[in-house]
Formats: sequence, C-alpha cells, structure tokens
Amino acid sequence: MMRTTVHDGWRLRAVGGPVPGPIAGRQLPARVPGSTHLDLIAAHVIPDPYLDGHEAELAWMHRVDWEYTTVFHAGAAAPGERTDLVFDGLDTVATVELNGDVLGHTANMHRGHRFDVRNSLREGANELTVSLKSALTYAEQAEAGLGRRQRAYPHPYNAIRKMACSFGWDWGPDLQTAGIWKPVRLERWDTARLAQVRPLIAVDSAGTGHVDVHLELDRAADREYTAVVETGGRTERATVAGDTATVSILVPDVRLWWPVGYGDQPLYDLTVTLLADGRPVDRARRRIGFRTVTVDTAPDETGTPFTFVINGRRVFAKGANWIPDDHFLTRITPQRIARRIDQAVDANMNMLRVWGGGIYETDDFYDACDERGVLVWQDFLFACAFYAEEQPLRGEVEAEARENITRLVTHPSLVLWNGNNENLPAYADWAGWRDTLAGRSWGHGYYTDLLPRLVAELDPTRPYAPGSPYSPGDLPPNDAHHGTRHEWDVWNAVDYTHYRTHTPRFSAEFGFQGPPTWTTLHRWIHEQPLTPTSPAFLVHQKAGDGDDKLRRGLEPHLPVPADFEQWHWATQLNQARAVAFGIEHFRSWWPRTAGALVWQLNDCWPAISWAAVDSDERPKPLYYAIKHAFAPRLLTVQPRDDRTTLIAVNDHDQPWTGIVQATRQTFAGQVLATAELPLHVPPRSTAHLDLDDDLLKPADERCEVLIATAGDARAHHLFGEDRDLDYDPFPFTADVTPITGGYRIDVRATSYVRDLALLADKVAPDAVVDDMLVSLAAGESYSLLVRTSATLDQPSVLVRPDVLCCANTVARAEDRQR
Ligand code: BMA
Repeated sequence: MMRTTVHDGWRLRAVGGPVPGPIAGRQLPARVPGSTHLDLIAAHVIPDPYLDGHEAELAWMHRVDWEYTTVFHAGAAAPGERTDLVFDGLDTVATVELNGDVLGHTANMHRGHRFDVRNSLREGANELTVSLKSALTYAEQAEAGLGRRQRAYPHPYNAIRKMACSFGWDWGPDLQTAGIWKPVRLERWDTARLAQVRPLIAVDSAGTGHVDVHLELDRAADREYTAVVETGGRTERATVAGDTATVSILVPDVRLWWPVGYGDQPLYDLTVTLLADGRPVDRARRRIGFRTVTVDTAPDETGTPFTFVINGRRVFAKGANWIPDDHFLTRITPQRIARRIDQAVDANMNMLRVWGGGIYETDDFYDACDERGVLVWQDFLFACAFYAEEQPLRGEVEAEARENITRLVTHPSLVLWNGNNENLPAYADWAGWRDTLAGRSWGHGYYTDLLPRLVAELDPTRPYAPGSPYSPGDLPPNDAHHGTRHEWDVWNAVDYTHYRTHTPRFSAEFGFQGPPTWTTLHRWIHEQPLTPTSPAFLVHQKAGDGDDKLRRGLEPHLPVPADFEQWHWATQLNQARAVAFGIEHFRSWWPRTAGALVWQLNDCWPAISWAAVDSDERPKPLYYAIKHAFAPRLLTVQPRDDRTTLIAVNDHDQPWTGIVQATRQTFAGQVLATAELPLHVPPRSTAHLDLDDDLLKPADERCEVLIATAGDARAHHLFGEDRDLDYDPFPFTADVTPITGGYRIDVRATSYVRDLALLADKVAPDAVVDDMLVSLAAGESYSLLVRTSATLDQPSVLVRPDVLCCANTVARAEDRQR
C-alpha cells in the first residue's frame, strides 16, 4: 500500500453566484486541507470575518460556487493495481473530477469518500478538480424536496449533512464554510487493503483484557490472507477467508485506563498487519485502552439515574460542553486542542460532551482526551431541529454514523454515544413545533432505531442515549427526576438561584453568558464608543435578547455598573457566580445528581457567550470559578429542609477528615461566632454539617460573612446580595514583586475582599494569572502569580484598580454613579 497526499499546488476560484468584482475570475492559491474563507483571507481579498462587523459583509460567500483545482504527477495504474483517490472530508456539496472524468458527487461533510481512479489516472500530470456548490442553496433545494421542518435558526441546516453551526448559532457566526476540509490522498495497492479495523475492548472480572479486532478487507486479488494482531506483548493471527475476520487477543493483567482523578491512563499500541501469501501488504496502527463503561439507568426511589460507571466505579461527571474550537475547523492544530483539554483538566473537569451541532471530533481531540483521562460523550450530529428521515438524508446519516463509530471506537476516552441535542424536547415541549410537522418524519427513527442499531452492531461496548435531554418512556424529556436534563430557564427567563428548584439526575447543559476577556474583546472589536449595544459589539452577541438577559441576570445581585469597563467586569463576575452556584448545587446532591456539564467550555470566534475560555484561549473569570467549584474537595453552603447547611463534597479516593473551622465575622474582621465541626467524609461521597444559629444569624446582614474552612476548601456565605452589602470599596493593599517568568502580587485584606480577581490580559496580552475569585477575610494575605513574557516598565500596573479588582469594586462603581 502506498499513500501519497495530494495537498500541493491547489488553486481556488469562484465560478458562480454573486462574486464581487475584485474576486471574479481570479485564481487564488488555496490550502488543502482548508476552506474558502481562509484562502481569501490569505490572499488579502476579504477582511478577517471575525473582525468588527465583517461577518455580515461576507454573506455573499454563502451563495457562491467554488472550484478547487490542482495538478499532481503520478504514474498510470499498472495492470492489476488499484488506485483510489481518498477524501477524508469534503465540505460539502462537491463534484470531483479527475482529468475531466466525473468521479462522483458528495453532500455530506461528516464522512469520507473513496473513488476508484484506475481508469482516469494518467502517466505524468493529472488534473484534479473539486467543484463546490453553495451549501445554502443546496440545503434550500433539499428542504423544498423533503418538506420544511422546524429549526432553531433561520437557515435550513437540518436539510444538509454539514456542521449545523456553520450556518450560525447563538454563540457563532453565520459564515458558511466550503472546502476540502480533511486530507486527500492517492492510495495505490494491489492484492488487498485493510478497509476497516474496529477493535472492541472488554475487561473481565479476572483483569484480563479482551480485544476483538473486527477487520474488513478490500481485495483486488485472490491470495492466502492472514491478519496478524499485536498488542500488550501478545500476538494473534488468523486466516482471512472472506472479506471479514475477527481476531481476538487476550491480555492478562491489563493496566486499566481511568478517568483523571481515579488513576492512570495507560495506553497500548495495537498493530494489525495484513499478509498476502506471507508478505505484508497493509498495516494499521491504533492506540487502545482497557476499561469498562456503563451508564446506570436502573430506576430507583427518586426516579431514573444517569450515572457513569467506569471500571465498576460510579463517577460524578464534572465537565463542560464542547463546541468546535474555531469556526474555521481546518485551522485547529493538535497543539491548540491539547491546550484546551489541558485547561479542562486544570479546571478539575473529567468529562467533555461533544455537542451535536458541531462535528464528530477529530482524532487529535480524542487522542488528547485518551492521554489525559477526559471522558468524552459524543453526540450524533443533530441539534435543535426536526430532521427528515427520508432519502437522501437517511442514507447519508447511516453512512456517516457507520464511519464515525468505526473511527472513534478505538478511543478509551469515548464513553457515550448520544442521539441528538434537544430534538426530543423540541418535539415534546417546544411551543408550536410539533404542530408544524403535519405527520412528517422528524428524526425519531434515527434516535430510537437506526442509531442505536448501528451502535449495537459496530460498538456494543458503549452505552447509547437517545438524546440530551432524555427521560425514559412517555415522560417529558427534560424531567428533573429522570435521566439527563438541560436547564435553560436560568439565563432565558429566571435568576440563577432557580438552579436550586430542581435536582436533576444529570445536568447535561446549564450556563450563563459573559463577555470575553478585555484583550480579546478589543482585539476583535474596534468601534468607539464600545458599549454592550454598539453595532459591532452586537455582531458578536448572537443570543436573542442577550444584552437584556445579561442585565436582568446581573441586577438582583450586583450594583448597576457605571461604565463599560465596569459592565465588563460585573457581567464576567456574574457569569462566574451563576455557574458556580449551579455546580455547587448539583455536586451537593451526589449521588442523586451524577453530573454537571457546563454550557460551554470553549468559543469558536470572539463572542459574548457562555464559554469559560474565549476564542483567543484566555480563561474568563468563569474558568476559575469552575475550577474552584469542581475541586475534588468542596465545602458549600446549601439549603436543606429549611435549614442552611454546610455540605462537604469529597470527590476523592481518600476519606476527608479533620476539623471545619467556621466563623461569623464582620467585614472589618471582628469575630462574632466560631465553631469547630468534626469532618468525616468517606471517599466519593458527601456529608452534611449542621451549623448553629449563632453562625447563621447575622447581627447586621449588610456587613457580615460566614466562613467555613477545612484544609484548602473554603465556603463563604454572605447574608445578602452584593448590591445591598456594605463592602469596603478599598479592602486591600497589594505589592508587586518581579519573579522568574512573571510577577507575584501579594494582597493583604484590610477588610473583607469578595472575589479578588486579576485581569492580567489588560497588562500584557500573554499574561495569565494562576488563580482568581478568591475571597479573603480581613487580615488575610494571598499571593497571585502572573505568568508573562513581558517585562513591565511599571509593574504597579498590575495593581491598577481596573486590573486588580474584586466584587467590592463593582459596588464602588455605583457609588461613583450616585
Ligand atoms: C443549548 C445548546 C445550544 C445553545 C445553548 C445556549 O440548547 O444545546 O443549542 O447554544 O443552549 O442557548
């Protein structure tokens, strides 16, 4: 088998549609893998679509047809030789021609295509052309044929198998990509090739790993075929009589792969060699891990749980939802993915959910998760819409599902296949949606029949869920007592304290918006004055009514900010508070609640969004709040049976024992009540600690705080909302000391400091602070470390009030306004 990539010499031109004069007729250099927007940016013929208001100006690109061409040199196919041209991914509606012969038409970005080019390939120069039709026009025509079906956004993304958020989302731009988005290569072979390698892995109670490698052969010649499989120091071989074979290997005493926080992530190389008459003709390599996974959904006294069980151990899923890490997918490097997964792990996460409006994530993504012990829940790609179950969609859905199940099956990090995002409540609950169907299909058959059948056939080692959210039987899909739940009343309609009105069995989506970091915002939006409602700003705020929802979410808690910079800090802080409030509630209910997946970890462009990490990879204050709220050991103050209770959550294999020091004190530092509470929390469980009235009943609720501390864990309980509290607006002193690689900022609280933060990016674009949203009692000290390559002329900028701030400073803004 000889594989040669065909990535060089590509040119691009617009061949139809409303092409602006300066671009019409021009051939531009093109990158493969790549996409039209990126090629046009590189050729300086369009502005950066993420910048200011350019997104809308580029809408013409949605209606343009494009042509990619290259000439590559190759030998003609020898007699008996097979030559295939393989596209791992075409985005999306393509006609592929080689030397003028049409090889085929495609209309699905989520799968690969293989063309037999024996008869078209020439000795010497070969001209390859990929013509891409407007995906939007195609989708509209497809919809006209299939019948209109409801969707959450204007374009018919549900009538084409293309990343749904390519057509815009409530955090993403409407920039409809087109291109050859995955590798292209020529494969030359004779005899046979390994068409499919699908290892299914199990571990028995004796600790022996079972690897069943399912193989499919593509044969060009009749030979004696043998497959040799090696892993874990063992080798097995089997004769392949027909086109399929299964080779089984037993690996005794396997080292188990664990999620982060539970153990290591040993990975084993797996090699499959195909021999024809004893001579190797093809080889495939995979990396596998040994672990078991089930989801416990056996009904119990409160309803239907949804608890991941890995290697027999029940796991609270701490994590977030994942969207494509850049709207322009082909720019996402393995390094960028690795940094993002590192951030997730550093924020104490152990699970990411790959959301169904994006893509079947890449091997780079899954490799990074395999290596770090991040569990992955992968949605099938259906989101917030009804989908036709008729052709041509149906065939494409089956083909992409088969291909991606087979591709991803090897990854130990993958622990769940899920049918869709929110399409079940769309049918059951969303006002007026079902009535629009008039009896037409809507995707139910995919989620309850086709997809579970394919998973059972190709990947019986993993659980399948019909959708997210999902409740069994005839229950409303979003029922709080059964299965997974999405909480969107918070953000859309009600205050975040409403999180406590439900105790879901698994919270698969919940979140709150906030702006990106200051530097990211100003890198991408340049208008003056910049306000939450200025035109270019609103281009980057895609949520319906987003600005009002931010304001409504803020008002019950924090003072009204005096200016834009205060608004920026206050809305970021409120986002952090809202999500942490949710996480602490959900964790306090373990094991009844078995997961909290924040909406959303990452951004795909500079946006005002629910993300914890912005599109320039900078952590927002929310990120630090998540990290604290997901700490293995958490103290949290929660209402239980009309009583304010301290709950200790121990997500650790060791018991948590010691003493909780609890005080009620004034902001000025006068201690009014103290208690020492013995703490004993068994591994992976919670304990409730009763607090006496003298701790719970403030003399003056405006200037007192209850602080409970055990080791590194600490809970702060205020007796009112920030906007009503009498904070000292200047509650600390701070000194800066240069250290290797950055600066140390020593903060000393002169009065109670709530949510100390250092917005390091304001000082240097690469500056990152190690922690923030730390609260300090009067008299306490805390050191923040800022890492940066910059040498600051004036290190004292790090303690400027707009850089080193806290919740108290938002209050000060209101004072200024008064
Ligand atoms: C959920 C997600 C996304 C959306 C988010 C925020 O429903 O599934 O569709 O971006 O809410 O509105």
